Amino acid sequence: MTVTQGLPRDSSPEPQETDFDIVVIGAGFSGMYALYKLRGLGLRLKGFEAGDGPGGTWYWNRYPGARVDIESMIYSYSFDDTLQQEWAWPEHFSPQPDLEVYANHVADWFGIRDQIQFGTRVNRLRFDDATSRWHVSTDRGDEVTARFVIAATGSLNATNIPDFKGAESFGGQWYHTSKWPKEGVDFAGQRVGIIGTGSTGIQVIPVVAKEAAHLTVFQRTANFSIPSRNRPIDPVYERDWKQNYGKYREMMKSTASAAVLMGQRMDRSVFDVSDEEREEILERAWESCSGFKFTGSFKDIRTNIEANEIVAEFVRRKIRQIVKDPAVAELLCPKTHPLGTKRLCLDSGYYETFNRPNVTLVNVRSNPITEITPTGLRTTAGEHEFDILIYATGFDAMTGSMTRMNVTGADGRRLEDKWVNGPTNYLGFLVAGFPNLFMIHGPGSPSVLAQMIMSAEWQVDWLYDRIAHMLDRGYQRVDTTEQWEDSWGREVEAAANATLYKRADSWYLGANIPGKPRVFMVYVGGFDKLHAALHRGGAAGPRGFRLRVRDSRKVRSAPACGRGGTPSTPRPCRAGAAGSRRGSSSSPGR
Ligand code: NA7
Repeated sequence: MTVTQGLPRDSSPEPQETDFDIVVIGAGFSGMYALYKLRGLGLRLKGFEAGDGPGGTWYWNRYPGARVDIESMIYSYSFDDTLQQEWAWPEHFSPQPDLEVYANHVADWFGIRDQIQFGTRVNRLRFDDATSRWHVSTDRGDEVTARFVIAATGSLNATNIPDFKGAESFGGQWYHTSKWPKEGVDFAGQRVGIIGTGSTGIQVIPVVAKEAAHLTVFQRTANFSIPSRNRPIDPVYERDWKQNYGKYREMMKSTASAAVLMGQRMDRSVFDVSDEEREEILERAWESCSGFKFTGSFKDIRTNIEANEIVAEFVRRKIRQIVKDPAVAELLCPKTHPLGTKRLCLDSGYYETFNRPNVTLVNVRSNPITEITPTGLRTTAGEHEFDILIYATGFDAMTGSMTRMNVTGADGRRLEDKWVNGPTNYLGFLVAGFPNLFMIHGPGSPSVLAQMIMSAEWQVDWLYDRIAHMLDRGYQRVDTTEQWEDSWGREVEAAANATLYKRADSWYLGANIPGKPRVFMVYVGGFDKLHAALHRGGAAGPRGFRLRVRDSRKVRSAPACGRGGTPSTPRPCRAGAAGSRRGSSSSPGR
């Protein structure tokens, strides 16, 4: 194959390898682990990442206030005990800079960085039926082939900027929260407008309000938000986690959310307790460093509308207590969807922000935005002026990162066309007609409703076994069928129907993107159930995984033991890591 590498070259270019066994797209936490683990197969691996550094979501979403909504001791890799023992998370809910430092550290400590070509976006994926290989093209002119492609492209990666009339006419600075400039934005003395009050808006609003001269918040849907009570991690809590990490990680495997939420009560209904007891339980959950444990106070909050409404009303009472202006408080009270059916937000002083004299809340549900103007925006009720516009308007979630990649399968069919009525696949991994293309956290997997780092580890470990099995038996191709896709689609739908999730116009359902089919895209049955389904069928994988094109010359006679170690225990590359990891990092900025 000719060398068509598109990167800048010096005068005597080294020939670049263009044929790989596995290409991994994305160097977030899933892609990095895939590159690390799959090394153990002794294959030729290549990673592509659009960002200039690792971290995925935590590389791109660097807006002020960005913070994970799962506790740091849980939201971290489990595959290396030394890493989890030595790493010291400063805060209960890590801010973006800490997560980026961690991602950089892992990339260096385990020698993953060298496998990744950064600053390179894959913009075409084409399967060649004759050779059973994927052709991978990038925006920098690379053309490589691979037997397998792992799409670790993220559930929340494809930015959504609403198609407002006049958007290009805006004369000030504008930003989308998921493409925030590394150098930051100076809000001092500025009038700022923010569109969007999802998890992102709710995090960025309190921070910008403190810096800006004036902040106007354009709210289409009021959301439920719980105080995160974020705080520094105290040594006793940290010691308990580290002493019991093995046990806690094991417990996570048998939970739906791949997380242990201490104190979660899945045995108690809202109606099992008296009004006074319930109030006391919710009050304790509200006041504690709770996060999602709030919804874990009772087992039926996500499934029973009456139970949900009782808890929702508790939150509305809190909003009315916190926000001094009754009209503003009422506008902030969520009334369009049950609690938790849009992503429950965790905040640091969100509702309190609306007591500031420099913050105005504008209802763009009753008076929608009609256009962006050179000096601000216009709604059906009037004009608003500002110098800086922030779009906190979310993502073409779950499917956007795949459909925007221009993927064509075995029969020349485009993924975008195949998914025109909503995404279909088998077990969240494989799309019929797109052989050897595996998605991590794909639509139809628990993805965003499970703890994404550990569930990515388990998905990759499982893929490792599938690929090893194929190599051992000389199989070149794995595919699935539309019948198997339909059966999984029905299971995903049934799981959602057993909850209240579909009562909200959420991005889980594609409702945030005009014209996107309304299909519930997250498997709410839980990671534990998916895990069990994946492990039915033994080494060959579950029924529905169709192994094809057997080449007996390519049967692997011995377990792979190539670059990086054995199949089951790839060795971390420790070169380049210096001393204790506590506080040490190669990341810029620390
Ligand atoms: P979200 O949750 O999709 O929130 C986007 C926000 O932008 C939400 O309030 C939307 O209102 C609003 N929006 C979107 N389009 C418009 C238009 N055209 N006019 C007015 N308002 C609009 O994205 P986030 O980034 O906050 O969070 C995504 C996930 O990241 C989050 O769930 C966590 O898992 C992390 P709407 O609610 O659609 O009425």
